Amino acid sequence: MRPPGRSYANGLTSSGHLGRPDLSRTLDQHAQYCAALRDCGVHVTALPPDERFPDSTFVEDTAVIAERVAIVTRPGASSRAGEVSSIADALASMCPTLERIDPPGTLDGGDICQVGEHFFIGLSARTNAEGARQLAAKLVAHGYSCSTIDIRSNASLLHLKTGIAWLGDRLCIAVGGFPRPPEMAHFEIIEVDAVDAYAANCVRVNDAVLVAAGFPAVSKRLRSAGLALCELDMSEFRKMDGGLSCLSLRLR
Ligand code: CIR
Repeated sequence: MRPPGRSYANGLTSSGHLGRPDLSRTLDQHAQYCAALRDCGVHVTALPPDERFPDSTFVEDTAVIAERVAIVTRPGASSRAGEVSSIADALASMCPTLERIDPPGTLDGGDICQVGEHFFIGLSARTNAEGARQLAAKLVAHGYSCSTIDIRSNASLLHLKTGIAWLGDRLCIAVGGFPRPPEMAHFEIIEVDAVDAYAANCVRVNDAVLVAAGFPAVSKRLRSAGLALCELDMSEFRKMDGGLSCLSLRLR
């Protein structure tokens, strides 16, 4: 992960109506997120803030990490293109098989949802068909299966994982009306109401689920499914269109 820098509020956002993020609150929320991961038994590597790239705290978009291969992305927003080189450097020592997406492909990690050995690849304003094709070829070469989900007609979804998260086994959480792909025919999907859509981006970490605080109906349903929760205040990341998953690259 990478803490936000002083330039954080200059990043991309479609949520200006929520106000400008406050840096000290943002740093505090980021620290709580790191602490929650540590509480879940995760070893956290923090890169230094990178003032050149206001969105660089959203590290998830810069790489796709699977057990057998890692792929550095080519982010779809031009202002984020330069984020990947320092991520590639950091991952080189952790991921022996490190590949990359080449032009004209674009791909954001937020569009990739791993469900066991299968990867769903969102086609979005950030991830184009060529980026999806390159990623699928690399994952298939390492024994995974892939399929695409086109989210371009749903303006409320920045990324695929804005609308869906895998919670382990055959359980997912998704915003209401999210397309159910055939690979999930036998899955239970917790559907959240439109007012709770932000909370659909949660993260299963070992035995717990990190979920945005302030969405009691979603928390209740997750607890009913037998999941242990860690609720985190995400207000300052939401102002910049960021969710829980965006703040970390998670690897085993
Ligand atoms: C952006 O628009 O790129 C950032 N402000 C937010 C990125 C959020 N990333 C994610 O959902 N994976």
